[in-house]
Amino acid sequence: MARHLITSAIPYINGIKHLGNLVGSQLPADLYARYLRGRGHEVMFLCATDEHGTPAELAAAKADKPVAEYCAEMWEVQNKIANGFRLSFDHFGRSSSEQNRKLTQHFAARLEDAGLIREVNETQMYSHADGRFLPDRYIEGTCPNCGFESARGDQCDNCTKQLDPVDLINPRSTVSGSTDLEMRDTKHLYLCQSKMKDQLEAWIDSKTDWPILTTSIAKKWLNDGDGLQDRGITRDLDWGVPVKKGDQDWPGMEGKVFYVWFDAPIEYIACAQEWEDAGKGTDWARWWRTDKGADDVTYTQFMGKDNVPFHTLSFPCTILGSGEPWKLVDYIKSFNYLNYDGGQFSTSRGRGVFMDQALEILPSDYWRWWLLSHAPESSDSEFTWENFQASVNKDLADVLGNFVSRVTKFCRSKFGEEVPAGGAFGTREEALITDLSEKIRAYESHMEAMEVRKSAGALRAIWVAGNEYLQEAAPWSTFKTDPDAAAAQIRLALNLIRLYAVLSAPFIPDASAAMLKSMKTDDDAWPDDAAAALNTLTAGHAFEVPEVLFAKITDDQREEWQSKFSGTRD
Ligand code: B3M
Ligand code: ZN
Repeated sequence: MARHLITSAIPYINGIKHLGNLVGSQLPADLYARYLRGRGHEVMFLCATDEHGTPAELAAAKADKPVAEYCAEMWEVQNKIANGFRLSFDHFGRSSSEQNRKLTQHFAARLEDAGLIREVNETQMYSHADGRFLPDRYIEGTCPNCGFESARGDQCDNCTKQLDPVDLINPRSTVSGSTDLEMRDTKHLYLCQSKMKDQLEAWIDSKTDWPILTTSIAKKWLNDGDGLQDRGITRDLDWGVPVKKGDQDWPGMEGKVFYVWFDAPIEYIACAQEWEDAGKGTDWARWWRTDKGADDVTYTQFMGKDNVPFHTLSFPCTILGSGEPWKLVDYIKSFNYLNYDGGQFSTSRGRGVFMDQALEILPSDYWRWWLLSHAPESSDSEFTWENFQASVNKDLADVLGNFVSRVTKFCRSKFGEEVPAGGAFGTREEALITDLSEKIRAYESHMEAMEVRKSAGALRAIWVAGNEYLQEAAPWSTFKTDPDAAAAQIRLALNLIRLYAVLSAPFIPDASAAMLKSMKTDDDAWPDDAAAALNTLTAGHAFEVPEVLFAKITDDQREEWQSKFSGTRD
């Protein structure tokens, strides 16, 4: 049994996330966490809301609420939706927590002591129309690197270059659209990432097993142009972690807060403290401090590709630069983008299907299955309603759901609602068991490699093997001539339902629970030995025919949803 720390990128607090956000971090992280728990490992799976920065301030202003109140309410909303999608966080924290405030100020002090922070007098965009400094995302303009016209002040979405607002060509306020911007003097703290470049590069070079998507982005920013740049880690905002050196004031930094991207990853650690303080467990440091037991922890992060620079460079710089024995990430699984029906999902434009809307029309398993089996791993992928309908109807309804329904109903009608006695497994059954053993090992190895699509494919192949067996064995025919042989076939098939429940739980946890319930067992032991696993439910064990596991999506429904979600949400 190993110990696994898993974090998902923490979603911004301002609004409900769309399905593209979900499949890029939280959902695959949940898949992996559930799989590892299923294999008996000790797992700490953490996520939180990312509550600081201008987006939160502006969203609160728009909602006409104090920002703290807005964040508290939106945390409740996001938490409820996360539960709706069965995201099995050990804790869903908040980056605005007391724990994160203290820890962020602590890291700043350590970095300052290590000579990794410098003060910079700079000029920054002040918007007369908006009456405020306009940091990062609230300035748009042309990217100096690639010429993209809607680059944000913190990053270009086109070429992923991390930017400073003053770098933009033809800048404008995205709050008011005003171009009446003025450069004003202000003083900020910079994290000297450039001093850490060699150490960071050696660390990244040692990660030979990382996905190319992750390392290529990291290497690009380590070596492009003038190399790794120092980053401003403070902002002229009201809402955020006040700039302090531990618990001491930081002269000249009064009224300023840390940049949201400085404190957000630190929340991964603070979240474990919140977990402990919420009484959910003890000894958070066992997960995060290598001097307190975390040296045998494997730490995996999940995120969309736009978050990779911050996790491969900025956050490791904070961790390494502190000189303290914090746990560094072992593996970064990153994702491309999911597009929506011929375009992009967009939060700001309300385009696509949002998490709350998805749950209003179908149970979470339908979404989990489609999203994970089409995860944008090697390239961007696209959600279309046709593809969604086809996958759900075929994989979930025809293959898995139909198997469960046929087997249980046939048994009830011929043998009653208990596992039938009699007969023995023959060559066809032995062949199936051998085949399943191989397929289960393949599934495990894809899951362990976090190859999400391949894992889904391997699971589907396991479902298909059962269907093919049933089709060939045809117990409904066998029964007429050899009821004992039919009993053995159905005994195997009922055991397959339990096996499917266990193997499928990381993807479709509700359907898995329903399958176990219908088999009247809570034995969810992993099938290390397929033969033994398929003899778990013995003759006389009671079961019941479950409700329909997956209803097919009709053409009418598909068309209705297609048009309902074709515009933008308000
Ligand atoms: N909130 C960005 C995002 O959701 C940001 C991630 C922070 S991870 C520490 O894409
Ligand atoms: Zn660019």
